[in-house]
Amino acid sequence: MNEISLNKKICRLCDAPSLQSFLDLGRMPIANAFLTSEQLKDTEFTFNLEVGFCEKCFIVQLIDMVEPNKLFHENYAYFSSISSVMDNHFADLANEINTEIFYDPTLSVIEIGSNDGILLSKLTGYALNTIGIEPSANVASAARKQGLNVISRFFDSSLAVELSEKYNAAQLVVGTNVLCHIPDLNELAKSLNIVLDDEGVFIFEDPYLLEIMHKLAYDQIYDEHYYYFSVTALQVLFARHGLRLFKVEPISVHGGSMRIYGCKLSSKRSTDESVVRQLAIEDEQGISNLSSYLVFADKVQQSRSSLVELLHKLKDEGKSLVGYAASSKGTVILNYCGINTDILDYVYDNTPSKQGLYTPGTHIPIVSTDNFSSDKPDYAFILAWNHMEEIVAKEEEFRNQGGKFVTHIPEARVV
Ligand code: DWN
Ligand code: SAH
Repeated sequence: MNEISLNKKICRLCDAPSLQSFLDLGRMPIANAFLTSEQLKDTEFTFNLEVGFCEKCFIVQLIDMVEPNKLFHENYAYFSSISSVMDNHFADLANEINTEIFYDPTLSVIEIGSNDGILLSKLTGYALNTIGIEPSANVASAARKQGLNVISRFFDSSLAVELSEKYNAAQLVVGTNVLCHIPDLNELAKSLNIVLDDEGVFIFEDPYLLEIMHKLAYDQIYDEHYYYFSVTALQVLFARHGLRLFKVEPISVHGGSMRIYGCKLSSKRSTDESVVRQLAIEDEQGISNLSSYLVFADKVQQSRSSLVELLHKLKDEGKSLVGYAASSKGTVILNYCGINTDILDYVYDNTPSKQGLYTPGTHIPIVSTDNFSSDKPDYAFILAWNHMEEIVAKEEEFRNQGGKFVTHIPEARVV
């Protein structure tokens, strides 16, 4: 069984019968299940992409979920090092960790979801005994080729016990864009308690729910993202396990994320005013009210209509249209909006292993960004709007020769 359908009213984190569905994006293939030409004739696995809000513990979660081992495996499509902006971002994070978090060189450092080593490689420069945990074997192997210490398993309580037996306690557990990928966050919190030193810190960065709602970024919703976090909901979750958020920091990457810093309840670290401030902002924005999510869902449908209208208008004018970036988010946009080869000729992408494959569900050929400007498409729809600045800067030639980009965030428009 790959698709686990919950009792639709029961919250996966607090077990209360308080889960309210607010948005149904329909049947969806796995976001990163890019297809070979031979696979195009096969029936693709799909699941129902529906999101709910728990009125008791305030967490936003997928209602049906696909098992993690169907998503994270030996052929995982996403390599974090595809973006130079992200590389700089992780260099800054590693530097901050070194100056503000580390306190004992003999204690270990654990990165959950270390992928191809983009952050781990920077942390090892500062700390001994730095361990990456990465279940997707192909990206883990890319990290090991750089000499990094990576365990290719899911981070769970049994691995936490093994780590605590083999290594000194952790002064830091860090995970970027991975917390929302872990279905059982109660077990995750228990595992943090197992590996962390009494004064140890955990840091997580994930897409931020308020940004998703403000930007109408419904494309952040897909199989790998089981949860969409507010500080309000995370605080409730961690408090249940004797853990405390002591600082939060909004960051710009991936279209607007939140970095959270936490520790054990008993830690000497004081709680920064940023936590109280963010909780007040969330309260003011109605993060605890179902009505806010219903408004968001309505706007998502309007967003789809205006994007489809814009792309059809350009097509009817005889323009050539392509997609730029075969991202996970792209799979959601293309399937939800019914955009296929009738509209987009190709999707350009800089990840070598995605080139030559086809987009899940919509079967658009993925080709190398090397030929993007020389192919001279009229319009390129950006399917990784979070990397817009980086993409626009590197594709100057395309714009110089009259090409135009299209985005749907926060509304469908030519840029
Ligand atoms: O949370 C997740 C984030 C961190 O990464 C994962 N669940 C999966 C993945 O999401 P995504 O696929 O939506 O990631 P990105 O980083 O928004 O998409 C990157 C895609 O864009 C890659 O396929 C590479 C491509 N790209 C490109 O072709 N040229 C990216 C850049 C920056 C470029 O210049
Ligand atoms: N940290 C990287 C990668 C994010 S993609 C970045 O910010 O760019 C999410 C990664 O988490 C994938 O590489 C996936 O294989 C990994 N992952 C998913 N579930 C995990 C788990 N339970 N434990 C550790 N890693 C996990």
